[in-house]
Amino acid sequence: MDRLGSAQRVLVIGHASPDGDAIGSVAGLVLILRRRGKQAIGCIADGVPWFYRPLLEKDLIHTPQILGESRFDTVVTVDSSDLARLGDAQALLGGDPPDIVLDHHQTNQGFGRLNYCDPHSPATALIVYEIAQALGPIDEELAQILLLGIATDTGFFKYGNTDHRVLEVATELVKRGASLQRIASAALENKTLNGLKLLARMLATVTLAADGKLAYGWVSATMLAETGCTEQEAEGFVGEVRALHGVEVALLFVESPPGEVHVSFRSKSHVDVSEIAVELGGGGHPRAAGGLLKVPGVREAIQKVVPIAIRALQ
Ligand SMILES: [Mn+2]
Repeated sequence: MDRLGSAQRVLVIGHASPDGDAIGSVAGLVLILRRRGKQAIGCIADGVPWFYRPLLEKDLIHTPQILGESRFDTVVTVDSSDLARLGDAQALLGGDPPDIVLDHHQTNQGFGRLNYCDPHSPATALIVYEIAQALGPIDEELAQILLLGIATDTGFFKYGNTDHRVLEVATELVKRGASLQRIASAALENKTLNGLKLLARMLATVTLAADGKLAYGWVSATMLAETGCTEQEAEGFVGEVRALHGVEVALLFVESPPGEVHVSFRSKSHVDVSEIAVELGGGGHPRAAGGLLKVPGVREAIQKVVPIAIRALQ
């Protein structure tokens, strides 16, 4: 907090392939700092997905390409467990560690000069909310942005991380003018027809193992090409796999680009999938984690990961 107080020109970076929490945490912190009279700008390697753009002002978050020449006295990263998660935005650090790391991933590597990571916090946006609250009143725009992060990281208040505190903060943000309906509509009701067809292809791959306690499905680079989809459209597919009756661990393999396979891990009640993810060089939370494998294709990724998941279930 003191470190932020002395900062003048602040860069706030979120992770690549941003989710609602990364966007809400970056945009929220930028707004808070600007309202304290500081120059602050947000950066996300892939920019903000089109369906979230109507929820925030245009000039809050830019891509690293646009910010390449800018200079900052303080760099903060949010919602990112390690440097690699920043993607192309890493280049803006010029080889130095970030000054401040704010996060809630249990697997955070403490890669900043100052590190604040609370694995018990359901969203990084909730940590940003606490900073906002300490500094002054929260207006409608900030409330909307923070609720985006909190609502999406709790699966719209239905995951195990939804405790009374989350609901109290959400109530407070709604009182300040945030609209849960706008967030839900942006996040959940903007599917494309191509994306729906990709989902149908993925569902046809779903396979059970470990007496029905493990389920996995995949999206190959060919499937993406044939349906005209990007990897972004497979976001959330793993939830469909986890929804199967009797399944404790769900895996989704997405090959994009060819030669790289992203693996999403989910569990329902007791298996800590972040441990599996860390074993494969990734990270995350006990119930939701991810990792990236450099393998020739989906088949090789399945051969590598499925036996580890089966072992974790035993
Ligand atoms: Mn998060």
